[in-house]
Amino acid sequence: MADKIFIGLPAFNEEKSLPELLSKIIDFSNNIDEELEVIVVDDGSTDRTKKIIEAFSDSYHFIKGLYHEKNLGLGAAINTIFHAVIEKACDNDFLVTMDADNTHNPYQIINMIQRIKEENLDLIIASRFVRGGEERGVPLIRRLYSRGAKYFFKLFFNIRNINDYSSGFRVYKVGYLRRSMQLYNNQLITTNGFDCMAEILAKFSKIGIKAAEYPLKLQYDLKASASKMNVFETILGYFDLLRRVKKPH
Ligand SMILES: Nc1nc2c(ncn2[C@@H]2O[C@H](COP(=O)(O)OP(=O)(O)O)[C@@H](O)[C@H]2O)c(=O)[nH]1
Ligand SMILES: [Mg+2]
Repeated sequence: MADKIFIGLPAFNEEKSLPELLSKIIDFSNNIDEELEVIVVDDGSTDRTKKIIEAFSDSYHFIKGLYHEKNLGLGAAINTIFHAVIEKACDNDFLVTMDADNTHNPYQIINMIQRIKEENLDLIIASRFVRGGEERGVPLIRRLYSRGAKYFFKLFFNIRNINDYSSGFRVYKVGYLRRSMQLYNNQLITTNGFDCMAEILAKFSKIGIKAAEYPLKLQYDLKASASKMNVFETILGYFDLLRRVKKPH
């Protein structure tokens, strides 16, 4: 049987973006041979996000909703996605995580999966920092931040071939995710904020990983909702990783 693709979407107050993104994903599902399952985590949204997820999951059997009663943060949502997928997926399946703000293009997944298979990788990251990568409509402060993050993580938590440590658009091989979760005693993600994306990679850097990047076309100009990222808090979180991330024994 062909490997299955899971798409995990952390969503907090994304009523403006989710319908369009899910429509693109439905169209994408008609263009692939693999079986697809979409897991949308509503993280205690106060807008119509939950209603939208329920409407889509009623109509499409492969779209499922998981609901946090209260807003727990991006790290908690990614953690929920990881655990749900590890529980039901096979080692050869793939987990794609994407932002739910409609700035990531699901059609890029096809090529990312092809690369991960061809090169037998554990992880592929859609990156602004490889040839062909681009970011449309990203504010200056955010461009500076993601570049700063790159130098910080290359210095302290280097992963060969990886430059974009804050990109949320990634494909993980489920077998690798399962092993790393076990090695870290289920504590792969210990922060609830946006720094979780980098924490995951910092931990992978300690246990070794075969990873690559794929050019990200970040369509930030399509973003209908305000960004929920607090740059200052996230940077503080990065410094905390220096103290907290160790090689597991
Ligand atoms: N579960 C959860 N997801 C969040 C939270 N804040 C943001 N997100 C999601 O995380 C992703 C990234 O947030 P976004 O605002 O797009 O950040 P930006 O694109 O980096 O400016 C989006 O899918 C958001 O819906 C949160 O508190 N909880
Ligand atoms: Mg985003």
